[in-house]
Formats: sequence, structure tokens, C-alpha cells
Amino acid sequence: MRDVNQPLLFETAWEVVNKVGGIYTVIKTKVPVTVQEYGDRYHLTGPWNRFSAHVEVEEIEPDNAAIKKAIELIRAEGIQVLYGRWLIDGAPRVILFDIGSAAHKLDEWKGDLWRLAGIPSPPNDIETNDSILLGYLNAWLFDEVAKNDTEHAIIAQFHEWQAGVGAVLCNKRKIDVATIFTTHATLLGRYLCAGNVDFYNHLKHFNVDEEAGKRGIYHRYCIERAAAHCVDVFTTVSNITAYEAEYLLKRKPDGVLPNGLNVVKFSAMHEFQNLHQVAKDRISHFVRGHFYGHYNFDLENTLYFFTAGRYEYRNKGIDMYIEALARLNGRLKACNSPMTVVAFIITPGKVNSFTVETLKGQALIKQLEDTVQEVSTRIGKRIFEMASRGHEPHADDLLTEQDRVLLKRRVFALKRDALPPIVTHNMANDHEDPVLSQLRSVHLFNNDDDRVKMVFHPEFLNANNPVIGLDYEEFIRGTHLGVFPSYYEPWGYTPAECTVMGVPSITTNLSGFGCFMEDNIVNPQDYGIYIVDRRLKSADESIDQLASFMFDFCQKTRRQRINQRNRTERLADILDWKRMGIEYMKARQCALRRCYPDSFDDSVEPYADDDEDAHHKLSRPQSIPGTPLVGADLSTYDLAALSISAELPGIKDHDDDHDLRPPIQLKMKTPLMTPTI
Ligand code: G6P
Ligand code: 1S3
Repeated sequence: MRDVNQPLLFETAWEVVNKVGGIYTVIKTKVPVTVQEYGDRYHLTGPWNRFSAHVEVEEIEPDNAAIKKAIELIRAEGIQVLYGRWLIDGAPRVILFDIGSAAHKLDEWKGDLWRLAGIPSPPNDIETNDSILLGYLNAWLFDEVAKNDTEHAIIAQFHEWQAGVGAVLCNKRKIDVATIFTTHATLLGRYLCAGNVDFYNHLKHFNVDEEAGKRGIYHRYCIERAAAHCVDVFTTVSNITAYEAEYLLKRKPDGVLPNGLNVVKFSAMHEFQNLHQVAKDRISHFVRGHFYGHYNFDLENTLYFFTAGRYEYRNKGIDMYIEALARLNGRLKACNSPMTVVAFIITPGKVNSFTVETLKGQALIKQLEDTVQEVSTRIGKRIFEMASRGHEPHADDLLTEQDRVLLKRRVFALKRDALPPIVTHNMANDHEDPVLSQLRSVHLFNNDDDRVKMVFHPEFLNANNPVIGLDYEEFIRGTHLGVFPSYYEPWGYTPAECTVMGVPSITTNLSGFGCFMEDNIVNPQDYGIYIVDRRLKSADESIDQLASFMFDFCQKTRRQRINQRNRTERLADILDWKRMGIEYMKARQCALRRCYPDSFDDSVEPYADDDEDAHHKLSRPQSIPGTPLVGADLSTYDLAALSISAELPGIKDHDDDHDLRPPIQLKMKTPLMTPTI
């Protein structure tokens, strides 16, 4: 009988030491809590991306005999395997397979997959071929380790369909490991939502095989669906995706594993506020350059909004953002608002390079800044000289004719007839790019009288960027509001990242994060989490609601914004992996119990006690009246993980101006994990 108290844990994903999207963030940020629990019994496996592994992985010798023997055997078959420590927080052990070195096995394994599981694989889908290779390599590894080590229980957790083949093989070959499949989206969901489909109202009625076939993803869909059915425990990242998976993959997930973050708190609250100011100044520097010649607005009364993420125009709600900004522009103009909004769109598009205009704007503003610096130094010297001779300096004596000419030349250089560009790059498909097309159709052209100015930056940010020289984290800090009105968003890290940095954000009740906040916090809006209703409202109503959220935000005073940021930042604790990680523990326990029932004295199912009523609610959950935290019954929450609780006084105060430390009001409802069995 295997020891279930000291299990080995393997977690596998295409994004281990290989940054592609959100799953990388899940894996990487979760490492510290998993290493804390499993130590060297924890291994991550994935493809060997030479670029990232070269700088992020320190090669070492495996010290677990069973694993060492398994790797030697695989290497002996010509497969290149890197064993090492991933040099991130927690320094986990990783086993990375050179997928290319296994290519000679591809045909054999594709045939085997068809015979064993009836999963087809067309010849030219590289992504699927790679997934098959990764799946077979993983299964090979787990099988060998299970044979070499018969003492310990083994858990294998597979993330997303790209790692799904391994899960199918563990089942079909009866490999003695407890398995979990976690999907972070469904293939069909993503494809259907990106089209013009009323997804959520038709979810129960799609002919899934036909829809997958029409989109040329039937084989990928087979992998995903088979993985969901072949494992001991099937999970997703949010209730909304669990609901979707139930109908599209035809298995109700056993539980929900919401995504966390590593929350780093500053010892003093004002530190993150100071960082906001520093980063905001740097964004303002960019803005001065970008809008040169038309910089007729007051930066003291300017707010920075942004949306960011993969370029999934409809799924990420970029369409709704632009439409709502157009309405906001109209409303701000109509009321003669003193406020200006600079709205950024940061998403990687098909680009060639920065435009000349964009670079020129930054160069001109830099020249002006340098000139002003030189002139100021000279003026300083003159003042000092005069004052030290006992003369009182007069303003007229300070600027020489030569300085005046120099400054005039710089000021003249800032004249331009054309409007400031709405996009920073030359786009490969300018005339058909959906963002540009929509900006043009709603007439957001950065006219002088526009109160909403647009900056489409079709490339992710980094600190070496010559235009906005900030990395993404610094950029978020400098903004005032993140806007993520997603239509398809299984979780949505973007608003969560804003939250931990104390930046208010707008999300929707179709995103995992939005639903999580709505389910767990009384009045999320009080804490700077605005949730647009995209479920029960028409598109037009949702856009209006979004425009109203933004308009109301523009009415806030600086003092109110500062207070709101303080509240938002305090919410961060509920997103910490120290709390979210508990759901992963439950999933692992459940997998162990189902795989090795004889190793347990009792037959308790970890999810058996959960409240069936709380499962997969799509309609707005009933709010139980808010109760101040102090004195409330918090028996359903892990207070040790919720470090926020102890220090907060139980005073409820909705007035932004006066509220300094309101309690975070958690809803008295079931914990995160929801049952299906
Ligand atoms: C932070 C800084 C303050 C600054 C404020 C600006 O709180 O610590 O010094 O005045 O940000 O806030 P705003 O919302 O106008 O960017
Ligand atoms: C998915 O990445 P995406 O942006 O394609 O996984 C992420 C991590 O779980 C999740 O946050 C996101 O909503 C999903 O869509």
C-alpha cells in the first residue's frame, strides 16, 4: 500500500518555464506555497524551451532514486531531458523534455493514441503534435517512477488540454498515480465566444462535436474532453468555467481552483501610494510627448485608464471598452467636465515598428526637457552670482537672449497640424485591425475637444521600450483604473493584478474573478471592484453601465481616489495563494482518496460536505446582509490565512471621504470550493 501522507507531486503544463499566457502566472506564483508543503517531493514538468531554461534553470542531478532511474531510461532512448531548479521564488525542481528530440516517436505515438483512446490527430497541427509528444513523455516518466517507487503515493496534476494526453494515458495504461486535470478555459468556449454567438444562453444546446468539427479543432477537443473524463479529479478555475465545462466537456468539475497571486505587502500603506505617484509621473512624461502640439489639457485633472491582455478583441471586451469610452467622451463633453481621460489599450497585435510620429514626440519632449534643464542650470548660476554680490536678481535679467531663442526653437518644434496618433505602432493590417476600425468608427481621433484621448499600444510593455519605458507592473501602478469588460474570461488575472497593487478595476460577471468577488465580498464596488452585468443586461445596457462606472469615477476627488486605492489594496489578502492554495490541497486529497481508497481509514470525500446549492450559480447570488467582520461568525473561513481580519475595526462607512479603515465584508457563505458529486 502506498503512503498517502508523503506523496510525490508532479504538476505539468505547457507553460512551465515557458511564458505564453495566464497559466504561466498560475504555475509560477503558486510555487512558493506548493514547495512549502511538498519540498523536494514536488516536480514541475513541461517542454524544454531553450531560451528561457538557459537563463532560468540551474541544472542539477536528481537525488530521488526513482526519478533519476526513470530519467536515465528516457535519455537512453535519445530523448533530451533537463533536470534542474527553476530559479524563481521557491526554486522548484523541474523536469523539462526537449520535445523535438522525441519527434522520431511521433507517428508511433499518434497511432497508439488512436488505438488506445480513439483520438485522431491530423498531420499538420504542430501544437497538437507537440502536446502528444509531451503527453507521452509525461506518461512514460510517471509510469517509470511509479514502478521504481512503490512506497509513496504519486499525484499528477495536468493543466489545460496541451497537457491532457498524459492524463488520458495514465488512465488507459492504468499507471498507478492519482490524477487531476485542471482546465483554465475550454477550447470550444473560447472559439464560440470569439464568434458572434449568444454563448451563455445557448450553452446547454450546442452540438459540441459538430461545433468543434466546424472550427477544425475536433482532435484538440477530443484530447480535452478525454482528459476531463479520464482523471480522478476534474477541476476548473472558476464557477463560470465549471458551468461551461459541464456542458461542453460533459463532465461536471469536481471543484474549482481559483487563481491566486503572491501578495507582497509594503510595511506602510503610503509606500504603494508613493509608487503610484512615481509611476504616474512617468506615464505623464510619455503623454506630454505623445500629445505634443495638442497638449491642451491639465495633467492634474487627467486620469489614466487602461485595458490589457491577449488580443482577443471580443472575448476580452475591448469592443465594449471602446464603445463605452466613446459614450464617456460624449458625457464628459456634455457636462463641460474639467477632467481628461487618457485611455490605453495594451495588447499584442501584428506590428512592424513604432511610428515615426510616436518616436518623434518622445524625442521632442526629451529635447525640450534637456534644454529647460540647461537653461535652469544657467539661471541658477546667474541668481547665485548676483545674490553673492549682494544684488537682488530681477526676473528679466535671468533669461538671456540666447536662452530665449533656444527655448523658442524648442517650442516651435512642438507645433503640428496632424492630430496625435491613436496608435503607437505601424500595424501590419492597419485597415482591417478591429481596434483601429472601431476607434475610427466611433470617432475617437484625439481631437482637441475630446475629453477621452486614445493610445493603442499594440505590444506588451517592457522597461526597455523607448516610448513607454515602464514594465507592466510599474505601468499598472501609475494608472487610475483598469478596465476589463470581458465576455469570455475563465479567471482574469488583469483585474486581480490591479487589486494587489491597489488600483481599482472594472470587470464583469462573466469573468471568474468578477464572480469570485461578487460571491465573496459584500459591495465589491466599495473596494474599487466594479462589476459590469453582461449576463442579464443587453449589450447596450452593459455598455451604458460601463460608461457610467467610468463617468462616476471621473467625478471623484483626488482624496476619494486615494481612499479607494487604500481599500482596494487591502482586498489583496483574499487573493493570496496562502488562501487560494487551500483549494489545490483539497483537490489533491480528493484525488488521493479516489485513487488509493484502501490507504485511508475512513471514506470521507473532501467535497462531500460542500453545499450543493452554492454550485454553479449563473444568476446573481443572493447577498446576505453585510456584517462587520468583528464579532461575525467566520467559522467557514480560514482566519489564519486571512491576515486582514485581526486589525480591522468593525465600522461600516460608505462615505469615501471619511472612510479610512472600513472592514472588508466577506459574505457568510460557503467556502470557495463547490461540489458536483
Ligand atoms: C498618491 C501619492 C500622493 C498623490 C496621489 C495622486 O496617493 O502619495 O502624493 O497626490 O497619489 O493621486 P491621483 O489619483 O490624483 O493620481
Ligand atoms: C486563461 O488564459 P486566457 O487569458 O487565455 O488562463 C488564465 C489562468 O488561469 C485565466 O486567468 C484566463 O481567464 C484564461 O484565459
